[in-house]
Amino acid sequence: MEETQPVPRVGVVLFVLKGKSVLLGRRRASIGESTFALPGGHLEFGESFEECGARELMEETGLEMGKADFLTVTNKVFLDKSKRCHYVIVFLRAVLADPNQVPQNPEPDKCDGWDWYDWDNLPQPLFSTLDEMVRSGFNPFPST
Ligand code: 8DG
Ligand code: MG
Ligand code: MG
Repeated sequence: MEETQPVPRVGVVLFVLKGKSVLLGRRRASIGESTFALPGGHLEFGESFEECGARELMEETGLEMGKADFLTVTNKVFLDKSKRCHYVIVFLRAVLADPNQVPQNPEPDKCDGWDWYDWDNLPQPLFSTLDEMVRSGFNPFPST
């Protein structure tokens, strides 16, 4: 539903890492339709970033989040014809509680399905914010 007075919203998005791979799914949503994106969603009242990330990961993939670290934050205004919005997006790096868990697709109306993609061979097209980060040389993997 379109708000009368638009306000910025907070998104929490996860780089879920396994080996040299990252978890991506092709979106079925008005913003970024058909692009490959990270799991994540809107911060709810009272949540920490980690709680939001863990909840969204479970809702969207059925996976249980393990340790998570803050990576970076972006301030992004989307001017899509269908939907204009403004997000402050908090990016976390996370691993799975159990690396053998297999992603499910409980929200097929929002995503075509989840899979692991090699960081050095990412699928195209990437969601715009993710694409900009990759092009700028951003690397979500721990440096050590
Ligand atoms: P919810 O109803 O479950 O709370 O939200 P959602 O439907 O899961 O939200 P979302 O669109 O997946 O994520 C919120 C916003 O975060 C999204 O509209 C734009 C921003 N965003 C980025 N990059 C990425 C990304 O790679 N993945 C996701 N999921 N969102 C991203 O800027
Ligand atoms: Mg969600
Ligand atoms: Mg989402």
